[in-house]
Amino acid sequence: ANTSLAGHDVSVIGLGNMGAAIANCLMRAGAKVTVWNRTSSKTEEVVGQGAIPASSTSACIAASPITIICLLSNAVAQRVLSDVADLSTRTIVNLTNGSPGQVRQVAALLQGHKGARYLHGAIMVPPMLLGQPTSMTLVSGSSDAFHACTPVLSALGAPRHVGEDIARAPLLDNALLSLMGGMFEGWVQALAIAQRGGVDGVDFAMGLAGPFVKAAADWLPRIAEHVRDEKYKGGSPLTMQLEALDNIAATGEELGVRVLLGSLRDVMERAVRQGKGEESIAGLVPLLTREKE
Ligand code: FVH
Repeated sequence: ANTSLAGHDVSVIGLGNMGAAIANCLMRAGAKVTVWNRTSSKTEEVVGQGAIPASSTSACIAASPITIICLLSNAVAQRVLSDVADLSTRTIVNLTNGSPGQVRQVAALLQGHKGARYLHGAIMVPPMLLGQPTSMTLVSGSSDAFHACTPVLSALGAPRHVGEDIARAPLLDNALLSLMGGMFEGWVQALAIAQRGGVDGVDFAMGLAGPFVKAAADWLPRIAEHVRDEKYKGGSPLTMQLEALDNIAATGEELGVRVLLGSLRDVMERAVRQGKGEESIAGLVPLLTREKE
């Protein structure tokens, strides 16, 4: 992203694949970057690129008004922050993936530290794509804190404030990652079928699968409208879709390919058994939520 951070001090805790990419984006934008990582070899690598090493997490956080945390899990983030005695006047931007509940627990650690602020963010691109104008980061927490951090976050791409509720970004992150997980489940299945059937995977991706997924993106708002309006009938019926899923299984069987998509089949079958065979895919949404009530 085209941002100048000259004169900005930023700290980064966690120099895994993503944390190192974050530190590099910040340095490229001109920030003075202080870093800490549990394994020192990774610190040395980033220091070689211009960062300043901190001797401890406390020293790292003390070095800059804004600290970005990007760790394996929020349990680790909690442990790291619990070890820091003074977080007052510091702003912590935690970009570690986690559930809404986990994120609330991390946010609670800043309570009682005078003037401390907490934002939670979800980076929606892999490390190699960080820093592009289109690289989206969802951020939740106070608007004031978000505006204060916008120049720093803009060095990572396009930050988007999604609400004051700290749990909003992890909620949306997990919803989007569900979509990605489902898409990748389908994609590895599709590639295995295509490959086993003698079709070149790259040709298949470029010529058919890519355009098909782009066209399918247009269906998403329509399905969401049907869910919102509780209009479950009128689309492709679940009885037909269940048959189509069974045909994927039959194709897999014929080609010697293991078939995924099992949970989708389970919930569809349950819907049909409950007399919802004429409903469309939208009808599965209330079924999923009702089953947890
Ligand atoms: N990489 C990606 O594609 C995704 C893109 C979207 C956002 N995610 C999330 O970013 C978080 C970090 O992911 P990562 O790719 O940087 O992960 P790793 O390369 O595995 O680095 C993990 C860092 O966490 C440190 N760490 C692990 N356990 C501990 C611990 N007990 N105490 C202190 N630090 C710990 C680890 O340190 P070390 O192993 O080098 O010593 C790394 O710094 C993650 O939430 C993704 O979901 C990335």
